[in-house]
Amino acid sequence: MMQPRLRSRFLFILLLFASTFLAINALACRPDQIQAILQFKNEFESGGCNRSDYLNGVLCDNVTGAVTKLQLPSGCFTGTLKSNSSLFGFNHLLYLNLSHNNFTSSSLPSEFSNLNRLEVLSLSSNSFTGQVPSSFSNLIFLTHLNLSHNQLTGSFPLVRNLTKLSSLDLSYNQFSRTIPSDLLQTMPFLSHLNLKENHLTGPIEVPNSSSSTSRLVYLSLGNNKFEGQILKPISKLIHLEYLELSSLNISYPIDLSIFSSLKALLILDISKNRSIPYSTT
Ligand SMILES: *[C@@H]1O[C@H](CO)[C@@H](O)[C@H](O)[C@H]1NC(C)=O
Ligand SMILES: *[C@@H]1O[C@H](CO)[C@@H](O)[C@H](O)[C@H]1NC(C)=O
Ligand SMILES: *[C@@H]1O[C@H](CO)[C@@H](O)[C@H](O)[C@H]1NC(C)=O
Ligand SMILES: *[C@@H]1O[C@H](CO)[C@@H](O)[C@H](O)[C@H]1NC(C)=O
Ligand SMILES: *[C@@H]1O[C@H](CO)[C@@H](O)[C@H](O)[C@H]1NC(C)=O
Ligand SMILES: *[C@@H]1O[C@H](CO)[C@@H](O)[C@H](O)[C@H]1NC(C)=O
Ligand SMILES: *[C@@H]1O[C@H](CO)[C@@H](O)[C@H](O)[C@H]1NC(C)=O
Ligand SMILES: *[C@@H]1O[C@H](CO)[C@@H](O)[C@H](O)[C@H]1NC(C)=O
Ligand SMILES: *[C@@H]1O[C@H](CO)[C@@H](O)[C@H](O)[C@H]1NC(C)=O
Ligand SMILES: CC(=O)N[C@H]1CO[C@H](CO)[C@@H](O)[C@@H]1O
Repeated sequence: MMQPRLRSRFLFILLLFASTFLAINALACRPDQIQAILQFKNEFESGGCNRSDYLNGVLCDNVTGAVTKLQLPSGCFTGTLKSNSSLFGFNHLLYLNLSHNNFTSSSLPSEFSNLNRLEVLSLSSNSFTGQVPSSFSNLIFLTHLNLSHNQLTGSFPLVRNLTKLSSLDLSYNQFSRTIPSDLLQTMPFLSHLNLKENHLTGPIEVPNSSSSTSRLVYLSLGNNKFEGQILKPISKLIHLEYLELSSLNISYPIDLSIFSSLKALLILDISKNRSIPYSTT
């Protein structure tokens, strides 16, 4: 048996070798953190991966040595993200980007809530299925959440506690039912909201936009099951620069005066409307 100190030095040299080999540019990382990253990598099939740079997106805190940023390159990881993944031990992460990988038919483990210091979380363009666990509401420091291009289902995810969000992208999923009625109240900093290509229902508006001082700059609602007239509250979103309402059942005539207060508007997309005549009865 090796002495503990000798063993840790041996481990350190081993990991130093491994990290040089793998060109980890994060010299501040503690050996145990490097080991955990290698363990995380080994949970997946990564044969097609460019091995010389797949860990370039790792950053560690230069004081504590804990991993604070993890950004994997596209297409490196194939397999199931399990709830016991070593990923969920990185509880000092501020920034996690696992976009464009291939987490084949994984559901989102509720253990994501362990990463409760996260400010940026991007899980887009994977094959995540099922509902967003309610534990995501523990991620109260999130400013950016991107779950787009997956096969997520269920009602609009629980976002009440995510009060610091400025960007929320849930596009290209299968979310259904209505947008929560107090969305803009609970997310006063929201400037980018993309809900395109889901199965959301209800009127064509963002609820409660009339009573809020919204900072929304980007709003995309197209290709959903919203229908009816475009409701007046949208005219209160005075900072909007981009408004996309394509492929909806917009009743006509469209009241263009709704848009006249949107002085910052650069792009308005109401193309491919499946318009039905507005009935006054
Ligand atoms: C890995 O990617 C880098 C940068 O994209 C490239 O320069 C290098 O040749 C690649 N290495 C291999 C083994 O594919
Ligand atoms: C740690 O990093 C920060 C910026 O991320 C830098 O300002 C600081 O000087 C660094 N401290 C040490 C001890 O390297
Ligand atoms: C996440 O990583 C992908 C590459 O896989 C990159 O295109 C994208 O810009 C990154 N997003 C964020 C928020 O860092
Ligand atoms: C995680 O759980 C699976 C079974 O679901 C098991 O096969 C695997 O060894 C576990 N991994 C770790 C790192 O504990
Ligand atoms: C994703 O995984 C599936 C099943 O393992 C495989 O057939 C597919 O080619 C993979 N896609 C990519 C982009 O690696
Ligand atoms: C979210 O990810 C998708 C796909 O990776 C990307 O196209 C989109 O721009 C991202 N959204 C935001 C708000 O960055
Ligand atoms: C929201 O955060 C509060 C604490 O700030 C907590 O008590 C509550 O359980 C959280 N709500 C959800 C739905 O997690
Ligand atoms: C938002 O509007 C709905 C419907 O008018 C109302 O029931 C709800 O109380 C409002 N929420 C807030 C936070 O104002
Ligand atoms: C929208 O219009 C199309 C074609 O008229 C119709 O089939 C569909 O049921 C309508 N409603 C929704 C929610 O898409
Ligand atoms: C603004 C717009 O594209 N309006 C069209 C919506 O669809 C109806 C019926 O198909 C057309 O008559 C409108 O011109």
